[in-house]
Amino acid sequence: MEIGVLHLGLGAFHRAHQAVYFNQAIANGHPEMAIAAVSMRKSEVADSLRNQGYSYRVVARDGASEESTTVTAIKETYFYGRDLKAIEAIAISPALKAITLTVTEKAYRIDGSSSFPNQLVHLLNERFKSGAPGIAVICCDNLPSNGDSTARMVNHVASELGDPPFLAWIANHIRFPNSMVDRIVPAITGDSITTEPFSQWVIENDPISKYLAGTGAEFVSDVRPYELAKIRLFNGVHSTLAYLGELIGTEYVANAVVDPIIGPYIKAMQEQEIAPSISDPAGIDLISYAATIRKRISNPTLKHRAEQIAMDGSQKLQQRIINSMNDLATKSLPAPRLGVALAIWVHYLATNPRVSDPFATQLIPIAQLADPLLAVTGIFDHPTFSTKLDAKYLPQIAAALAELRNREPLDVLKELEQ
Ligand code: CS2
Repeated sequence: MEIGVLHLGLGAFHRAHQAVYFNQAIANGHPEMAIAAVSMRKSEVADSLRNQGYSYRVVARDGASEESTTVTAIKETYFYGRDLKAIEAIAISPALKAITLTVTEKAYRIDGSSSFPNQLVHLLNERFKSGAPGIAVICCDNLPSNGDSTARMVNHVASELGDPPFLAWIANHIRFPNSMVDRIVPAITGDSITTEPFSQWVIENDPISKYLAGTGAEFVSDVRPYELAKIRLFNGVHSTLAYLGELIGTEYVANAVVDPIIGPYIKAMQEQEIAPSISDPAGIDLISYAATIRKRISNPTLKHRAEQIAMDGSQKLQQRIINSMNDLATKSLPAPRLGVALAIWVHYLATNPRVSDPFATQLIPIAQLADPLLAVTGIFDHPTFSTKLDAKYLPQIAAALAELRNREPLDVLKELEQ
């Protein structure tokens, strides 16, 4: 079996999203789309998938219907820390068409705290030395212009090797199409993966479309409007619900989004703040798209825990919330609800005993500063945010933080919608 796709980051999302598209491609007559999938941090998932013969079930549920698909597209699994030789052999194979990535937002840091950029560049360097033809590297993480970001990261790390021919080879032979991915896939419990019926994958035009035609993957010349709409209207709301859920003790975001106080707050945030932040939605009806998102998040069969989504806020909130506010600032528009969402995150950092974030030890003491304005200014001035939040929103966020410290979060939200 020749492997055509090397996937890095063997989590639930890959198995219930990209692997399903490649599974369909294989069924459509493209056995070249067989996947070798690599666990980057722990060996367990790679090993247990191998032990079950690489086949698994994806069950799409929405309370009314249930559809089960058996996925057999993954043909080999590896653990990066143990199986590097085998992974390198795939990386240099002439049959390889693409490397796909789901390694989470924090892995793309190039400040030395993530080893992923070096690992990816290592595999590309092996391919360069082997003389094998070019491939696509398709980022499937929720980053803005994720292909461009991956290319920048690869170039930065590769340029440190002091090998101009390698850099030129990357520029001429490695494609980094931007892509927008969307499907709710909570962490796996049990032997099948539960997800929702909805799934979307929009990829910038690329020769890989030849294999993915008829799988549901969409190819477009510009992914940006899709990705802005998705990251801001879906993930921005998801993070808000997660921190709110953690503050008030709502375990699943599905319950939070239908709450009689939280629901109207989220709807108004989407319609009155996030949608106007997107200047050129390229034909996407943002209001009905937002309504679909609220409905999807309310899917009662998906036990998507607030605690899971709350992870790594410092790596997510730039693209999910801060960029929306900065775009509103350039239009001199207010952002009271997004501001409250950021205050909710700061309050969560200060009060939650189980914050999981690569910058937790730096951010928590700042969030706990007695003066709310110092707390908020210190948090949003942190170097992890590549673009600073427009300073004119800081007093409003500090005021919301002061309220959250003294009152019930739901009372604060209720007042916003009066
Ligand atoms: C979630 C996403 O965990 C998170 O940060 O917001 O995984 C979300 O479920 C997906 O992006 C939906 O497509």
